[in-house]
Amino acid sequence: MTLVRQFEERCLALSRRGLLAGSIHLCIGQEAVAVGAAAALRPDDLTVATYRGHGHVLARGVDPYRALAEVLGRATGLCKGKGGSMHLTDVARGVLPPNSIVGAGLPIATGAALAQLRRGDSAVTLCAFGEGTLNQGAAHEALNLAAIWALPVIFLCENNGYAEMTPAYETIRGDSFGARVAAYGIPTTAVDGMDVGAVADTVGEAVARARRRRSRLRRGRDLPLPGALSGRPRYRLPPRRGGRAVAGARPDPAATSAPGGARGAGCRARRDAGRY
Ligand SMILES: Cc1ncc(C[n+]2csc(CCOP(=O)(O)OP(=O)(O)O)c2C)c(N)n1
Ligand SMILES: [Mg+2]
Repeated sequence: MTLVRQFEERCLALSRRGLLAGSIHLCIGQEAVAVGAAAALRPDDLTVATYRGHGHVLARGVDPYRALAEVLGRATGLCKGKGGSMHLTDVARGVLPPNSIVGAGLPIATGAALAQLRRGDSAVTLCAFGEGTLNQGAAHEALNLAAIWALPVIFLCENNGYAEMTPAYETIRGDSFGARVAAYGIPTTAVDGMDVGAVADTVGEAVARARRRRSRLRRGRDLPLPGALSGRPRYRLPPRRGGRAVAGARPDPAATSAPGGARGAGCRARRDAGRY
């Protein structure tokens, strides 16, 4: 936590001296969230942070000198100086590219968790974002997908009371932020972000649940839903072997659409979804 605070104070000082190109978004006061969350992760787990993510990056053990060089746009930086403060990336340390677009991290984390699930290992993805992000449509699509596919992703909402400079009460209605996420059937817990131990415990429970949950996944059932999609698709289906599409193969011009027409295609899609 001390390292994160010192890193941020150094960034601020450099920025005030006009030595940083572009803007920086510091996480001063939010160090315990990043450090507590990272303490609950294994080295093979992934982190997706935001433009305010220096703390999450450092907490995963990324070299602070290479991180600072990146903030300064130097060639010795994590991304050769091309990404800057908002894109500190170190895949070898499990840090996927953060994003300057509010809400963009959730679909990325959801996709990463889908890959983890399909690979069959027990790694998870931690996705950190601010409370203002819960007003973004892409965030809700990602939450829904993560829920229906029971993906091993932990969504960590950092409520600092502001969306950058706009107070939350001006942009958000409703009882709680957690209620929005719980609406998708995702278990939620509120924790004091100033208490590093409590954050580590709470994220640790969520991580354990995410690792466990994967093993309980069941195949979906095929439901005959006549008329769920009517009409005859004009596309040609790619060749399939053993029930799976053959990677890289061109569609077979001799093959018509799915057996049973569009209804068959719909059922097949449901069957595939059940694998997740
Ligand atoms: C799609 C999009 N809209 C607007 C912005 C401008 N913007 C940058 S930070 C921010 C506030 C986000 O608030 P929150 O999610 O609470 O994160 P915090 O800044 O508090 O960490 C906004 C609106 C942006 N970067 N991307
Ligand atoms: Mg905020």
